[in-house]
Amino acid sequence: MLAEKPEAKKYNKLILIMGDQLSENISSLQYYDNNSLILMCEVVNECTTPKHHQKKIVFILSAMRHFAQSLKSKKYNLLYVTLDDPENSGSFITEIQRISSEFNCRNLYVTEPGEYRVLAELQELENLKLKILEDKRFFCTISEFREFHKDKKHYVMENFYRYMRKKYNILMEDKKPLGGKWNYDQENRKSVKGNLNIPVQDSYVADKITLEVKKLVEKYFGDHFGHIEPFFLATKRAEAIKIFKSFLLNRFPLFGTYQDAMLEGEDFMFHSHISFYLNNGLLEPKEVVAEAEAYGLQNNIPLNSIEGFIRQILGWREYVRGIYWLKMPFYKEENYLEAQNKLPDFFWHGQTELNCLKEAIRNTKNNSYAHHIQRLMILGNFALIAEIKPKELCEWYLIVYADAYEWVELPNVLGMVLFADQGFLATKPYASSGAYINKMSNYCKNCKYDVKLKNGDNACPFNYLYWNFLLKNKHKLANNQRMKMIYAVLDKFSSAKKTVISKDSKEFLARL
Ligand code: FAD
Ligand code: DLZ
Ligand code: SF4
Repeated sequence: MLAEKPEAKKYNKLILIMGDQLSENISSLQYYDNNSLILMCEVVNECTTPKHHQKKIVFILSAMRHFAQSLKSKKYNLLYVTLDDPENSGSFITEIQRISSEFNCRNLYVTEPGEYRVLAELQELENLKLKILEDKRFFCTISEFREFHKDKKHYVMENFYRYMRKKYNILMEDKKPLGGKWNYDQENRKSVKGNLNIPVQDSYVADKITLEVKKLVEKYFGDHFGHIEPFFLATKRAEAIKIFKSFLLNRFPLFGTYQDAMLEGEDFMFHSHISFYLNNGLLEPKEVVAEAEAYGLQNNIPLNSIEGFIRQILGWREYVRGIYWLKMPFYKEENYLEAQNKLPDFFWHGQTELNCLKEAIRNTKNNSYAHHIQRLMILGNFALIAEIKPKELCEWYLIVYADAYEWVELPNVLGMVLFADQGFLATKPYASSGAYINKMSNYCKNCKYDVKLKNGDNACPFNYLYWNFLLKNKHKLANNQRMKMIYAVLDKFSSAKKTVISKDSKEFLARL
């Protein structure tokens, strides 16, 4: 059915739908009429720049095929180009050129892409009148984000988030935040003590379409990072809705409390696992937030869970997108702390004696997923204090996560994790020693290193790398208000202690 070509006639409009625009409400589809041809194409260029995780490619292509099948069943004129179609020229631009010339299309309609590179390429197209449409799936348009910040000295997520809460009247009571506080972050930091029943991950048996895509990906991209199996991702909207509903029922009550908790072998914890679907279009952020609010209030879900969950989507998700479009294309080049180390090989093969990193990379490799605190406090924190080059780390994050598109990945990695934008996004670097990892997880119990030791061969490397990072970047960070206390502690270190920190760090980094 996918291979069927539409009737050979002239189509005035070509509507391009990309792999992260799989929503029937997508703005470009609203311009559809009988003179329109929808184009969806599986292109090798998107799979290999960079070389995405195998599971991520299966997920995106299978979801694209299911979406196309659904549109076709509704009688849309749609041309779907599969990866192995002999005529497939391999990139968005060349496919647009090929198909528009074959069907005599004069106009190209596209909803804003999620990556600056793609937008720039579309704008270079000749012989087609290009109409870029706002992506209405987001709560805040790019221009509104810019307008909101125009007179502000600082960009602060919390201020933007409050504006969004008020604008959309979410968790509000008489124009005040429900419960009296805007933010319950302080109540989202409990670690797990004793036994805890963590619900099993929802998954779906691969259907015929997914099985075909798996074969294709094994054949063409079998050398890419990561494992296809176990394949647990939803590839249809109905399945994604079920996953979200199951989160509300089973994980939502404890989501807030254990948001920052980590346990060995527990890859999904109390998180929702819906970023894949929010980002590729199977779920709509507005419906998810509305449902979380309504369900939460009706079912007495603790406010720290309801607010915490909504803040991630209405606050952080929208905020990072705004920053991305405000700061590109220069954002990608930033490296304020002048970090110059290569990404260690173990980020790819996962063999390392640092148990926390080993766990996070195992999760990443198996599931094309890691929960937020693994991405931030384990992988990101390590990369920050080990001074990994932003370009290499950003590319790694874009490759390995099935929810990664540049608009959301780049600000999180370059801004939130690496402080490479000089604190434009985060007010201070999220650096921490092993103590915080030990407080929030049970990883240290099974680690070769001793989290209590500060220096020496058996000491937890996070401990000396943390102080080494602060020492090396003192001239750039010591004036930051939020770093003053920690620099006051560092100033009391003897020079002998500082020398040992620096020596241990140098030796450890050289071994990488
Ligand atoms: P939950 O914990 O259940 O949160 C609910 C939803 O909130 C998520 O589905 C997501 O849509 C949203 N959300 C939460 N935090 C953020 C955030 N910081 N930025 C944007 N949205 C957020 N998220 C991505 O979607 N794609 C990425 O490529 C990505 N890269 C990241 C890289 C780093 C270094 C860090 C620290 C975070 C990154 N995040 C990214 C944010 C977050 O880690 C993931 O959204 C989350 O882990 C997805 O799992 P979940 O759906 O179970 O999230
Ligand atoms: C990530 C991705 C991959 C791996 N493959 C495709 C594809 O074959 N066809 C497609 O339309 N989209 C794909 N995508 C998603 C695009 O990379 C994404 O739409 C752009 O980067 C803009 O966000
Ligand atoms: Fe990670 Fe250090 Fe704990 Fe080992 S001891 S798991 S390296 S924090």
